[in-house]
Amino acid sequence: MKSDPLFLSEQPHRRFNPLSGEWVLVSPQRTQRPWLGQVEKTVIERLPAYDPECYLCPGNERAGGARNPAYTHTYVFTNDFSALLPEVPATKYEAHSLLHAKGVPGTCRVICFSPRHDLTLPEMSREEIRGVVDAWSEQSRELGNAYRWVQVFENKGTIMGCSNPHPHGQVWALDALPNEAAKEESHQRAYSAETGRPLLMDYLELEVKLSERVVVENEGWVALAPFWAIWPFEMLLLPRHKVLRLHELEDAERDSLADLLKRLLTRYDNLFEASFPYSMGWHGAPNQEGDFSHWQLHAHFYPPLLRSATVKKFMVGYEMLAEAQRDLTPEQAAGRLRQLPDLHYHQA
Ligand code: H2U
Ligand code: ZN
Repeated sequence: MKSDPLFLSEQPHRRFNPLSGEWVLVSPQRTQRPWLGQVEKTVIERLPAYDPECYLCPGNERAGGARNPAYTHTYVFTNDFSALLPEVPATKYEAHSLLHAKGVPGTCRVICFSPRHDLTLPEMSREEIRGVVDAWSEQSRELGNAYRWVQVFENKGTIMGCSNPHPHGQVWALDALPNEAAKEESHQRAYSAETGRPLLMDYLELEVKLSERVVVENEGWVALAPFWAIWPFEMLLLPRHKVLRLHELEDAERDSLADLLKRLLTRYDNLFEASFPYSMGWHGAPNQEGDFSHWQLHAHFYPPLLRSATVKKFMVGYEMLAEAQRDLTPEQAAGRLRQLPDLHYHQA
């Protein structure tokens, strides 16, 4: 196919995701009409700084009877309803090659980002966000000693099924490579074997040169709308220097990550002047013996919103049965996010 500059912005096409090996259908002709700019603004209910009913607030009792300490910064505890349990034997069930299963040990933790019930990451200070980066790193280090995969993530907003507005994330660690990790492992490994370079280092170099999908950047990090993004305002966060795992981030890179998160998440909130929901998480090299130099640490942000604070993109029908599809191109999404101010609308 000829390289036509208008092709990617005007005609239906499929884009390849080299990290997952999957394709996404892009239909830019459906957004040819100019942006109408009209968005419903949601009424913002202000939350209290402390909620006596919240199971994450300092000093409160959780389900099951445990009580949170009067924590003042971040606070990590083992999930009272963990999906994974540490003492599980690696028992195998093999009734047939078509019917097999394996026991998997693991653990789940909850990370409270702040004692304040009413804050979210973009409204926390850079120092406070840096505290969250350190908590993520500590979990990555500690659980990485015991488990092959440590999934650090945040589910934000009721639209994502998050049960509590108190700012928090989770960590699930297990002794196996989950599907998304396994796909990224094999594609990064194959790319490096072929080219001698880490896939995401090459990708970042290309994107920085082209710059049309870059949204925010600083000395340590770049946030961009990946060429193959599925979600309307999906972002990929990449460090400029080679780093395999969260806990291997140096001091300065942690500070610049806090700055990048503050600026990206402020733009997210400013987009529809509402607390912007998403699922985000970190992917780094698995914790096991061997050469993992083909990896590069990165974070994915998958926000479900499309046109306003209330209009969600559904992954149904064609997406469930065939492949992901989007209308708005990643270049358009990046352009819209880039134009937004660095100042949070609550402070404006
Ligand atoms: P969400 O981030 O999806 O809202 O989940 C919060 C987690 O908090 C959820 O995994 C846990 C739930 O199991 N939880 C506790 O560990 N203790 C509690 O008292 C309530 C919720
Ligand atoms: Zn709370």
